[in-house]
Formats: sequence, structure tokens, C-alpha cells
Amino acid sequence: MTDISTHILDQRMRSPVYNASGVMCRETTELEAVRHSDAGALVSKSCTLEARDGNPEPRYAATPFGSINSMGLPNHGYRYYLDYAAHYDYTDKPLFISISGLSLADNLHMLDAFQRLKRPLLPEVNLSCPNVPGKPQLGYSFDDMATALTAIHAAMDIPFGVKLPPYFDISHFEMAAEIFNRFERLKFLTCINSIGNGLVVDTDSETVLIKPKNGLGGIGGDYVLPTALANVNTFYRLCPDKQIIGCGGIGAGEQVFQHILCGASAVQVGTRLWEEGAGLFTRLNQELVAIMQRKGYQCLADFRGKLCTL
Ligand code: RRO
Repeated sequence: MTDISTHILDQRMRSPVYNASGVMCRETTELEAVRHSDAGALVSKSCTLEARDGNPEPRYAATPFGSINSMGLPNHGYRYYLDYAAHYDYTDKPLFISISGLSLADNLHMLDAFQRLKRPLLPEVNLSCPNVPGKPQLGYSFDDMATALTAIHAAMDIPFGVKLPPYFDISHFEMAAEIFNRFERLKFLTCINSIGNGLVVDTDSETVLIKPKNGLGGIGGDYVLPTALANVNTFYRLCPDKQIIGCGGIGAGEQVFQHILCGASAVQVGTRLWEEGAGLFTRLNQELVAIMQRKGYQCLADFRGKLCTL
């Protein structure tokens, strides 16, 4: 039998694959659909202190090689997800809660509320939303990120993770990793959020595809796979005490395999899930098993992080 189970911290996942925050997770009905699917876990939509409608539509578009979005953090406000987390059956599959406060004070307030539930939820603090006008991505401002993580770490009794923007320069990987390695209860790094502020143009109409920010938005899908794998593998090497959750460019079992080979303990799917729906998880699990059987691997530990270099 081929075993594709994995663990994040001490929590077992029957499959390493689940949704990326932002897709199928704003409504409780969507969260329940992921829970009832073959996903190994679920993560809620990044939440803010108060409910938000998000940016004007159209704000998501599929493209031949992926997607562009500028959703602008539409969510029901943290109390909605707090209520879901309070009533969730944690014996089923792990529940990650994505937090994306508009200020450090907001993040501290929300994290405090979630940890007071005293449930085994896994907070993922989003340091990388590219789409709120006037709010830079915290992950690109190293001093501000270090300040925020220092305060969050001091306030957190439970382990937590961060959702990171993609990095592109070795010096930035090293600076970011040095910061993450300061914090013992920071246990997992999710790499990567969308590549921020790309622009997709329609040649026929000579227009942008989405309305906010003159058409700029976060890029996901096939375009981002090499960047995602670079981030997964580099942080896997630089942060040996953290677990890495891969995200970006997964559309088939082959990309799940590649993320795990690069060091991911679990993987999230955004664009492809948006396009295909929750049946995707069944397909990805089957395709991953087929690749492992072809290669003679019995469990994920047989190849996790074992990427060969030349
Ligand atoms: O809601 C969004 O516009 C959004 C968020 Br919070 C994020 O983290 N990443 C993204 O691509 N879109």
C-alpha cells in the first residue's frame, strides 16, 4: 500500500493536499465542502477584524497559464471563522485559520481570540496579501516583519505559521530565514502567496482583465511553479527546524511530487481548485500515488526534501 499521509506538527493529514487560503473557504458551506472532500486539511479565508466586501469586480480572471486576482480580502470578519473553529470536529482533519489583520494590533487581537478557544487549530498569519490598496506586503519589509513577528511570538502560547510572499534574491531569502529562525513557536512557513502585482492584457480588446489597481493583481497557476519550488526548497534548506507548506503552480500529481521533493510537508492548491472544484483532491491524490508506485516509493518520507543537485 502507498501511504500519502503526512503530519503538520503532531497533526496527521490523510493526504498532503488541501486548499490555499482564498479558494473555497470564505463561506462555511465551502469550508464544509473541502472538509468532506479528499483534501488532507482545510484553511479558512484570510480574515480581518471586521467583515470586508473586498475590491470591485471583476477581480479574478483565469488565463491560459493560471490566474490573476485582486480580491482585496473579502471575508466575513474573524468572528465568523472563530465560530466555525469553535464548533469544528478536530478528529476529522486539521483546520488552519488564516489571519490577515490590517495592522499588528488587529493581528494580535484576532490571534488572541483564536488561541483562547483552546482548540488544536493551526494559525497561518498572512504576511503577504498583495491586493489591499495602500497596504504593502509585510513580508517584503524585513524590519516591520521582524517587529510584527516579535510581538506575535511573545503573545502566542500555541505554534503558528506564516504565509510568505515569493522572494527572488538570495540575500532576501537569507535575511528572511534569519528572522524566522529567531522564533521557536513559528513552526511552519507557507511558500508562496501569489506573485504580487502582475498585469495580464487582452490583445483583442486592449484592456486589462480585472478592475482594481489599473489591472494589477496577484499571479497564480502555472506561471508561478518555478518560483514556488525555489522558495520551498530554499527555506527548507535555510530553516531546518521549520516545516514548509508548498503552494503555487499545482495542477497535477507531478507538481505535488515536485513540491514534496523540494521539502514540502504538505501542499496547498489555489488556482486549479478555483477552476476544477473539490473533486480535484481525489485526482491529485490518485496521480501522486501513481507516481510514487512507478518510482517504488511507499511513503512521502522516502523522497521528501531529497531533491538532487548537479
Ligand atoms: O484577498 C486577496 O486579494 C488575496 C489575498 Br488576502 C492573498 O493573500 N493573496 C491573494 O492573491 N489575494
